Amino acid sequence: MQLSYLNEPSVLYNIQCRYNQDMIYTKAGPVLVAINPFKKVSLYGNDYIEAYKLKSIESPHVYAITDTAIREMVRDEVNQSIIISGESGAGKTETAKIAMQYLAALGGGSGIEYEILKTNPILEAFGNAKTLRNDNSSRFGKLIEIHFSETGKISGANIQTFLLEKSRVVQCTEGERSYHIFYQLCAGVPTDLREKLNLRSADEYKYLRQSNCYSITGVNDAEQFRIVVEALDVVHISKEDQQSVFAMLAAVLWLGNISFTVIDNENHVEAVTDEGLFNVAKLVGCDIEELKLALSTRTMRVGNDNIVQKLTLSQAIDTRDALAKSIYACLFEWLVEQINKSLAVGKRRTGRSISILDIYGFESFDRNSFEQFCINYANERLQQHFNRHLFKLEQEEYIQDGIDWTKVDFEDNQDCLSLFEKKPLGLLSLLDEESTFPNGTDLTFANKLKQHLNSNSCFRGERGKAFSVCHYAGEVTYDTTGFLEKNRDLLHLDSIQLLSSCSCRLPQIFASSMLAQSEKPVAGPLYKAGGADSQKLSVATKFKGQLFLLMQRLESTTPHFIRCIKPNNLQSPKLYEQGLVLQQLRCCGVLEVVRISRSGFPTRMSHQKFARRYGFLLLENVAYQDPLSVSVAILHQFNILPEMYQVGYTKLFFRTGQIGVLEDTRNRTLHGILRVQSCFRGHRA
Ligand code: AD9
Ligand code: MG
Repeated sequence: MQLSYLNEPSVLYNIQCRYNQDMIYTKAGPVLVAINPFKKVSLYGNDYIEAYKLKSIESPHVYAITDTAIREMVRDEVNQSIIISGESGAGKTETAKIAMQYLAALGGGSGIEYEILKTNPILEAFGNAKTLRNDNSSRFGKLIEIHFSETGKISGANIQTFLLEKSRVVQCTEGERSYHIFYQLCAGVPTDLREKLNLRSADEYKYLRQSNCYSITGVNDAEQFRIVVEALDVVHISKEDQQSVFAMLAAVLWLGNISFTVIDNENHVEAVTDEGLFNVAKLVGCDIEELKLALSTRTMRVGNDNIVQKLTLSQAIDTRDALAKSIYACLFEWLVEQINKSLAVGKRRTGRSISILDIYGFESFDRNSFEQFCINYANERLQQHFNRHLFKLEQEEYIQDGIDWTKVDFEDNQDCLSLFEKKPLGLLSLLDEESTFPNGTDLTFANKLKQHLNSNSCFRGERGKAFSVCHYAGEVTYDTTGFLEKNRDLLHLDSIQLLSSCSCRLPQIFASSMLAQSEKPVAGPLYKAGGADSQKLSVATKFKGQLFLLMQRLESTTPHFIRCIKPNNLQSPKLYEQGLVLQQLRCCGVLEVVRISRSGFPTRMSHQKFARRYGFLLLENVAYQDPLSVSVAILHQFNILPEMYQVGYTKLFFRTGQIGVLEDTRNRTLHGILRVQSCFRGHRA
C-alpha cells in the first residue's frame, strides 16, 4: 500500500489499522516496520515462503525484504545485510529467525541450512535471559553471515558475537533470570548425568536464587533442554563435549554456593570446605586445596619475590564471582567457535553473503548500569549507520550526480556519539582513564565526568554517582556503581593458573584463551593493577573496537533495514499504545525516512548496467549506441513517466517501485526465451 498523504497521523493510523488486522508489517519508504504482535500470527511457513518467492504476494514482510536482499546480491554482485533494530522486546530476534527461515528455504544441500537454523536454540539458551522487558532477552549481539555458492545455494555461515553480559551469571535483579541454560539444565538433565554432575534443582543455587524467579510463563525448561541437546547434536558437538559443557555450567552454579569464613582478626577469610568447594573441584578437575587457595589468597610480585596476600571477604567474593563469570564467558565463546567450525564454508565459496544483525535493543530501566551503558552506545552506533545510509549518503549521492534535490533535515546523533567517543574528554576515555588509577572509584569517575562534560548538551550530571545521557531514543540515567570494576574485568593470575592446572579439557582451553587475551601487546589502555595481575584491554575499549569493525563490515554491504516496534511494555497481544509507537517511530527516524523516500529516488543503477540489463528488451537495434542513449531508449519504450526518474551524470535514479516493472518484464522475457530453447532442444533430442 502506498500512502499519498504523508504525515505523522496518517502513518500512525495506517500502521494501527493494519496491526488490528494482524498485518504487522508496513513499509515506510525503504524501511520495513514490524510491530510486535505478542501472539502467533499466521503469516509464516512454507506456503508463505513459496508465495513470496514467486512474488505472488506483495504485502510487506520480512520474507519480502529477505527476497530483495537475495535478488540484489545476485543482480549487483554485492554482499547484503539485513539490519534489525528496535528497543528491547520489540521483536528483533524473532525477526532475525524469520529472515533465516526464508534463506534456509533456498536450500544448500548436505543439510547446512538446517544446521544454521539450529544455532538459534543454542545461542538463545546460552545468551538469552528473562529480563523485566522481555522474557527472552538477548544479552549479546549477533551477526550471522550466510554464504552462498554460485548457484545461489547456502554454502555455509559464520557467527560473530558481541559483548555477552556476563555479570548476569553472578548477579541478577529481582524478577529477572540468569541465562536460560542453567534452568534448562537443572530441569531437564537425565538422571545419570544429574548424579555425575551432582546437580540440584535451580532453587538450591545461590546465583539463581537471588532474583527469586525460576520459571517463565508458557516455557517448559526441561523440554527446552531436550531441544538444545538435539541442536548441539546437529551442529556436531560431540556427546563428550556436551558433557564437558554441562560440567562447566554445574561448576559455575556450585561456585556461587562456596562460602567463606573469617580466619584471623584482620578480617581475612578462607573458603569453607563444603559441598560447593568439593563439587567445583571435582567438576573442573583440580585439587580442593588449590581451589581454596586460589579463592582465598592472591599472589603479588614485589621485586623478585612472590608475596602471598590473604583476601578479605569482599575480595574473596569478587575473586570467586570473577572466576564464575570468566568460565561462563569462555564457555560461550568456545561454543560459538565450535558452531562456526561446523558451519564453515567449503572450498566452493563465491564470497557472496547476506549478513543478519541482531543486537540487544536500547534499554532504559529505573536503574541502569555499565551493561546498559554499553548496549545503548552500540545502539547509537547502529542508529548512525541507519542515518548515514538513509539520509546523509542519499543526499550526497544526489548532489554528486547532479540531481535536482531539496535537502531534508534529519536528526543527527553525532553529538551523542562524540560524547561517548571523543578523546581525551569523552565518556569512554574518561572511564578508561579512571579504571587505570589504583585509587579510582565509581564516585571519582562520576565526579570527573561532571567536571569535564557538564557543558556538553547530551550530558547531564546527576546527584551522587549518577549521570544522564540524551540518547536518540530518550534520556537515560546511569548509576556508575560497579562501572570501574566491570570495565577492568580483572581475573587474577592465580585463577587462570588454577584453570590451566585442571585435568579437564575445557578449563585448560579457557585458561590459555584468557592468557592469550591478557598478554597480547595491544594498543589502548592496559590494566596492570597490583603486580601479578593480568594485563588486558578494558571492556569498553574492546567493545568499541568490535563495533568499529562491525560498522566497517556493514559499510561494504547493501543494507536493508527492519525496525521493530513494540506496541506496549507489558508483552501483551491486546494493547496498542499509540503514544509508545509514535515515540519509537519518531526517535528512530522512520518518519523522516518516509518523508525522504517519497520525495527521493531510492533505486539507482549506472547507465552501463541499466543498458546491459534491459537493452535486449528494446525493439530497435541499439547495439552500437552508448549506454546513456540505450538507457533513455529503454525508458521511453516502457513509458516510464518523467517524474518517476532522473538521469544523473553516471547513474539513473528511480522512485520506489519503478525498477520492479522493468524487472518483471525482463524475467518474463527471459523465461520465454528459456522455454523456447528447451522446446528446441527437446525437438532435436
Ligand atoms: V531484546 O533487545 O533481545 O531484549 P528483541 O530481540 O527485540 O528484544 P524478541 O525478538 O525476543 O525481542 O521478541 C520478544 C517477544 O515478542 C518474543 O519472545 C515473542 O513472544 C514476541 N514476538 C516478537 N516478534 C513476534 C512475531 N513476529 N510473532 C509472534 C513475536 N510473536
Ligand atoms: Mg533479542
